[in-house]
Amino acid sequence: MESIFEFYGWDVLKAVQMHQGLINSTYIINTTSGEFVLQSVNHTIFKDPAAIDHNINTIGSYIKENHPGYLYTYLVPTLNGNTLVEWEGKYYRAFHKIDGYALSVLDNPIQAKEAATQFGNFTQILEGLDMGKLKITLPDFHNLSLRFHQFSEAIIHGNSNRIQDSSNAISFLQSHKWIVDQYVKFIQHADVKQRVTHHDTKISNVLFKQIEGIEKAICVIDLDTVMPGYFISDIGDMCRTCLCDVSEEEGNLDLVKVDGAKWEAIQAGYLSQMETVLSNFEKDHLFFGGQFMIYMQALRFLTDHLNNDIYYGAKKEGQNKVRALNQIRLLEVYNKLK
Ligand code: GN1
Ligand code: MG
Repeated sequence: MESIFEFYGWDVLKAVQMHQGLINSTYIINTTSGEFVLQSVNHTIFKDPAAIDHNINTIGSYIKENHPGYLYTYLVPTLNGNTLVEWEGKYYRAFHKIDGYALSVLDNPIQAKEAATQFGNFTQILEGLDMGKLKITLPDFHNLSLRFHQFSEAIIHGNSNRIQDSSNAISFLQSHKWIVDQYVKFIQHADVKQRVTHHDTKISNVLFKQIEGIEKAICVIDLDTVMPGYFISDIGDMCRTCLCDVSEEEGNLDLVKVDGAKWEAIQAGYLSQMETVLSNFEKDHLFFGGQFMIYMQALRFLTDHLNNDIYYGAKKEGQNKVRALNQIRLLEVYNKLK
């Protein structure tokens, strides 16, 4: 890592790896000139790290000009003025560390409203940005038809023992293919628009801070997948990660429950920013957003399990199956909210 520090001209006091996120590696770097977040971008998944760099900088310039007071994760330039470093086949970038904390589960609806307000605000302030200026950092990332296709391939060509052991989960996901059909109808509708979409609005991707004794959501982080998309991705991943007291890693399915008050709070927070931006047809699909994202995540985890964990990896045998079963239960209980 020393070579990377040299690119930035950092005099490093302490470097600690953080264990958050399933894709990139993240380090907190304490230097004599301040605290930074250094990340190595997972190049196997993000084939074009320069596209991410381009998007973060393009959005940053727009924000600097149009919303200068907005708290944004601007990239830190190296001594040469680059915001992306390629070193020994890996890609690195850095941010100033923002004073705040991330949560992996929420205690109350106020936090859910706060988070949803921040994510809604992010899309809303970027309404005027020409989306043609943004690159696609992960093609077809939230294309549910493709995700279903990949799942259908995995149940034929995947690990045969795992396919056998997962028959209940497979049947469940097949029997919910109507979510794919509804998604296709949704995106084809004339009143549905693509906007600047975060695409990874899990609750740990918003920072909180105590301000005068009140817990506020202050900043949206992890902008790797910001690109044109549909709002159901963003409201959906909030539903997926805010409504339940336990995370996607929880294996005890009895603990997977959803809190209706938090759902109301997400809706209120998101609409406080997006009410005048969304069409009526889109607003009729707030709840569908949750079904879409929970179902997609269940498909993705189970597909990966059947494909021997090639995408997410697994720290424990069967980890992606545990996650898939968790998301399936979450979808079941979520569906009962309406
Ligand atoms: C991945 O690594 P992280 O936490 O940013 C994934 C998301 C999933 C999430 C599930 C690029 O996000 O889509 O929702 O794991 N990101 C990518 O925890 O696949
Ligand atoms: Mg992410």
